[in-house]
Amino acid sequence: MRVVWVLEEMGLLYCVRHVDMLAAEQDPEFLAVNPADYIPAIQDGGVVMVESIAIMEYLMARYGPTPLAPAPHDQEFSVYQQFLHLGEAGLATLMMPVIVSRFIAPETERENWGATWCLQAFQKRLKLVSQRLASSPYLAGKAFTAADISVTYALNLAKRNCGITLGDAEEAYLARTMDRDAYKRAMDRSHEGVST
Ligand SMILES: N[C@@H](CCC(=O)N[C@@H](CS)C(=O)NCC(=O)O)C(=O)O
Repeated sequence: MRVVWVLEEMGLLYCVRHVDMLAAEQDPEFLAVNPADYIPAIQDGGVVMVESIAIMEYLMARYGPTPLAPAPHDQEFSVYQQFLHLGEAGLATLMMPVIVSRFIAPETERENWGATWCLQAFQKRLKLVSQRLASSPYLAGKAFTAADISVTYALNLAKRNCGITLGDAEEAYLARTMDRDAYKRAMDRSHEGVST
């Protein structure tokens, strides 16, 4: 979703190739792209990449400039970088042990110390987002950037799948970021052809 959202914000042409991560059978065509077997991955001419934040940075640098990515000499660059990476490395990653414990682990292993620790660590790190949103409409300042794409994804993941309750400021922020036309188009493209 992060990658498709960046593509839509930048108006780039692309095709979505769905991969069913829960399928019993492996997908040899996808394994040829990412032998580690996780999404997202992109192919762009001869470039093959994994890791959502790295892919976003690649697209913005390769096909920019774009207002999604402040330049290094801009005042907001450091805070932009921090939240761009916090969204995945500091927040969303912590939700994966919670999700697999809740939905995939055997019944007896659902309540486990590691997943509980991850939930608590997420709540602590969320304070960085809350504190920032108390004084700024977007994470890098007045303008929407890729840091918002990164963190919006993480907050939604935590709220929808891990039982995290967000505060009023975070909810209002999500309403703002998800009201963008590019977000709505990205949602439609991400779900095209996927039966629910
Ligand atoms: N750090 C990676 C995390 C990617 C990730 O967790 N992907 C999940 C789906 S959202 C996945 O494919 N999981 C399947 C697996 O790891 O086997 C990124 O940001 O791209």
